[in-house]
Amino acid sequence: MSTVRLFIQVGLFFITKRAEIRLKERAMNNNNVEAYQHMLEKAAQFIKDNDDFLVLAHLNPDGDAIGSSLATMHLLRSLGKKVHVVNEGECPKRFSFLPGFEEIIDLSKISLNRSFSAVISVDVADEKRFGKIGSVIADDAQILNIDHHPTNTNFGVLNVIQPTAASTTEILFDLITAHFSPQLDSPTANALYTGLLTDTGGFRYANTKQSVLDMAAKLLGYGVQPDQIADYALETVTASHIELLKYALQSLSFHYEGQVAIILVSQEDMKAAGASKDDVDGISSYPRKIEGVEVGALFKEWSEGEVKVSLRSNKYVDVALLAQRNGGGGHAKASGYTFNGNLQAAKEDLLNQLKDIIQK
Ligand SMILES: [Mn+2]
Repeated sequence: MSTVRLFIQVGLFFITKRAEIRLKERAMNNNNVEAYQHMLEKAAQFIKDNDDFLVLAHLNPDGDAIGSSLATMHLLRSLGKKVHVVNEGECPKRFSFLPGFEEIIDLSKISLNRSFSAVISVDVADEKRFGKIGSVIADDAQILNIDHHPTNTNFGVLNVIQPTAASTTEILFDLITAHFSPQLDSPTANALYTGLLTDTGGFRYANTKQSVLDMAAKLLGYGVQPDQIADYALETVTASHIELLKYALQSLSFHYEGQVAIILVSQEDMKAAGASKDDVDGISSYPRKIEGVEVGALFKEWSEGEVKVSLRSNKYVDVALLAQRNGGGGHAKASGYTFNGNLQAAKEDLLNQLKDIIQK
């Protein structure tokens, strides 16, 4: 065989192999799309088949948790269904501009004295994040679990988990446009948009894909005012938030040649600043903004001996894995877990874990 023929044959072999791989990838993608659409269909059927729902999101709800809960509530109402939206604890007030916000029931203050057998859980990665809500879920309840966290534990009878979705409201938008498009109205659109805006950090994070901006554009057609929502959900801060930041920044420390930045918030800081738990929101985003920082961490002393750790990363550290290892969860670039102990112990523990992860 001449060298030229051999060369051509080897070349052809690799070209065919690459084409095969590409076809396989495309088939896998098609399968994923089909599987997703199939799950949306099942979710729609679950909604049609039931009449009396409990809708819940995770403890310490964020914009996506609240937006998803309210969008689901509006959808169910417009279908003529009964719905209770519950949360354990107060919801951050900056989302009170959303229609229906005042209807969210705080289970730490109000007891419902009943249980529910049709449950829709939105933006919750793990049942542990239900908190006290577990007490109003019937033993034989059917849970529809809609979420975008890659760490989701599939606790529902139906699990619509789409980790490529930027927010849980993106999945709800897909569900509504595919199966309930007449029900998409202004209150629903505002709730969906809020989840999308907050979980993409105002359309700045890496999860801001074409589908995100397509969805945002479509929602503007339903009366969403992007400047107003950005103002309420992202821009406006309370005076006590800034006051707390003054205290918190004094604890800022750098490690591993500036690749790790840490901020501590103690109960004392909170008291001195007159801050509520709401006021801590947003502080976790500061350490990561600093040039050269790969991992930014915020340690909040939530109660005596209980520290909430928020992790943010920039390029190569998967903080979802790190959080999972510590009993928490989240996304590759934003996650969290709870540490039992004091602030200093929590900080040292994380720094130890980062020893092998931070690249020299
Ligand atoms: Mn989310």
